[in-house]
Amino acid sequence: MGPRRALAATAATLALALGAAVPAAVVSGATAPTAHSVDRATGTHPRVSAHATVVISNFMFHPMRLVVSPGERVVVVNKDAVVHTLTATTGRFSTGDIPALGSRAIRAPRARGTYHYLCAIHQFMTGTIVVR
Ligand SMILES: [Cu+2]
Repeated sequence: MGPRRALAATAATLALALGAAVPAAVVSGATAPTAHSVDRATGTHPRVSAHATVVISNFMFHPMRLVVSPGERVVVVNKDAVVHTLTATTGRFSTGDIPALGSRAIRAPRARGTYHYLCAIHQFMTGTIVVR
């Protein structure tokens, strides 16, 4: 196997790994089933009460990229033993201080787009909310 062929094989392996990772992120993030989630079988959609969740643990946001609907409620759960925030880099939205083992909710912006955020206390903690 020449170097070119080896490179192609590596790319294919990487694509497989990424393909497997993306659905997992979606399941754990924006569309995690709750008692209020959309019933896809009947098409009913009590969408107003649905919400997305971001979990903070070990000084990281999970998922790091969350896709939500315009104005969707986002619950931010802090599983660490220290205070964190989820604050848009523009200041457009913020949970304010989320106590250790506490949670706070925010509304996603109504305007579609990509919003970067960080923890105002530990600014190396970053993530993204995509509204679409
Ligand atoms: Cu923090």
